[in-house]
Amino acid sequence: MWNKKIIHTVLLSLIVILLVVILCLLLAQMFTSGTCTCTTGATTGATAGSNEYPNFTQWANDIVSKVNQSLPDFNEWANGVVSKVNSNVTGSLPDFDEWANGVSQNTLQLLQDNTNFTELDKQILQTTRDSAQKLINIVNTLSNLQDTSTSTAGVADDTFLYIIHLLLLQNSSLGLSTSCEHIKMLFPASPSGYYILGNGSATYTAYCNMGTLCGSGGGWTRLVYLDMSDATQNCPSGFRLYQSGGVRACGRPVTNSSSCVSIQFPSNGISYSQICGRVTGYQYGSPDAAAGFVNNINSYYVEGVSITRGSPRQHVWSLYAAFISGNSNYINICPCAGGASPPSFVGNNYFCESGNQASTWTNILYTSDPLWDGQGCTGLESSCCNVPGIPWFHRDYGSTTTTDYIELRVCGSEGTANEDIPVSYYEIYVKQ
Ligand SMILES: [Ca+2]
Ligand SMILES: [Ca+2]
Ligand SMILES: [Ca+2]
Repeated sequence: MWNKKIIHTVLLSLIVILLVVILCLLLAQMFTSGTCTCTTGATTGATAGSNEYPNFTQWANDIVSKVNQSLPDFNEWANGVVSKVNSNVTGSLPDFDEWANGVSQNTLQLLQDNTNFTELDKQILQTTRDSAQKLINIVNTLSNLQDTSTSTAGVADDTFLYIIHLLLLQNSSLGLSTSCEHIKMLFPASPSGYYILGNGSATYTAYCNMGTLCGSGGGWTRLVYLDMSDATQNCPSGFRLYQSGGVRACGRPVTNSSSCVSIQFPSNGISYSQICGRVTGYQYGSPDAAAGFVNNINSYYVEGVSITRGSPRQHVWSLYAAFISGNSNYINICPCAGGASPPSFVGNNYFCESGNQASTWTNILYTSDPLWDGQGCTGLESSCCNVPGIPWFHRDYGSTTTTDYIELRVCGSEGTANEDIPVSYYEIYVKQ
């Protein structure tokens, strides 16, 4: 969780960056033979030799172009931060407020006192001045920010996003990071949160887990996410909503026969060799684990959830559902409980559970025992239900990297009146 000290550091960094930009501009103006000594790498075209002056016009042009291209929504961003703070504040941060206001005012004064600029410099400075004014506004409203407020995280995340943006546009050799791992490499202290990533032409926001997942540290990019406990979330296109006993989950559309419903998630060009994810589902009716006896990754080989990558599909993980948790007289229970074995392409890369602890089943959504969470693993199903690492599954392809998309399917071998395995939660991360 963000605390006051981190916010101070973050905002201090932001202001320092702005000052570096402004300082360079002033140096460029006041000493036309000077060399920009920006420490953040903004020296494109400014590599002065002993008889050579840096090309500040080119450098400045570069900055303007990057500011215009990379931060088209700066006003929107800043207004968003201000309004977030305004709507959540109660406490106070008096010393920081005073300090930051002083810095910002001095910055503005510097800008206002230097009127002898070229048109280009004016343009740059207007951009910078606008940024400084926005900063002042943010600082003013932050003055009342309460330390423990959960809104602090959101505000600081947003500020941090902007810092990343500024740092990156300061260094013309770097585009936006393509992955969380890249951000973690550039800024090892980066916290988990939402970041702006770029995949060449487009930018998008992704959640980064900068901690340890699946026993592997740092820089996981989340490609896949759904949390149906959030009432504002909808099922993916093509999935059917179940609502029962406080559970919201997404399953197959109504059918009288076997089927799979699918959703695909692009990697956005992220090259990865590890996948870490988890899925929570619910049992409806009588899913039969691997007893459909289908040895075809493109079909309903699993009564539950299939996770694959790319085309043709390569198996990542399977999450089987059984109609009861234990009675070895049946073939349609979990493999570890004596049920049918999964096809060979699944290997040991699966979990299996039943949400039904009775000896018979009925056509209901078994809401009291979510599947593949490592909880409620009763009787015979225990060894494929209560396993190390669960609810997380992990695949590590070693030195083999891919940009494959990830696909999640919910499958059943019979109609939806007989069985379904709707999912209520999933998240899947990748990294190298
Ligand atoms: Ca069935
Ligand atoms: Ca169970
Ligand atoms: Ca369970």
